[in-house]
Amino acid sequence: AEKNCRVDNFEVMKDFNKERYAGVWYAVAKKDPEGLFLLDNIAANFKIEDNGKTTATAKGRVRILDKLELCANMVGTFIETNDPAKYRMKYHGALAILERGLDDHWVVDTDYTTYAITYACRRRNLDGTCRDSYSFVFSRDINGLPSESQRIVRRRQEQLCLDRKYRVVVHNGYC
Ligand code: ODT
Repeated sequence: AEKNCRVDNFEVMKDFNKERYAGVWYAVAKKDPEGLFLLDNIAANFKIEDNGKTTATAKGRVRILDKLELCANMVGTFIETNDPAKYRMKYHGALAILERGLDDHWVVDTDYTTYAITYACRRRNLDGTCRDSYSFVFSRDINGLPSESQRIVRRRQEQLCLDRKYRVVVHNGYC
């Protein structure tokens, strides 16, 4: 079957409910962008503030200045768009040496209680496909996903044209 890998045609979560999405998520798999940043032991905590705005903190092991390994504490602000599942994520590190930036943050699919898969395209090709993307598979359970969720996630990874591009994100207590 012909695959459509144009970013604008990717489906995201319908009727996304940010309140149900809030709380802690553990990254269990990741498709890295160019110049990857977060290596492993990655966890994110989404919060809905009293003013309704979504913020998040994330931590994970990173390597900076080629050699130095540390646990980065990152802070993000989520800017809403016309599609409730498509955010712009403004982020920076607790330390100035850490990365900062503004990325898309799309919630592609979630059941809120078990799994979530997110997607960000940083640079597009002229034909509308993605040139530099990253994607996280999140689990509420640090030990990973049940096989029913894994099947759903694998289908979503294919729809993002990223099948077999993911690596496992380990959690060994480093952060
Ligand atoms: O790791 C990479 O190579 C790219 C990702 C860099 C962005 C990290 C910034 C996180 C900011 C605060 C976040 C919240 C939660 C987000 C969910 C996914 C990204 C960790």
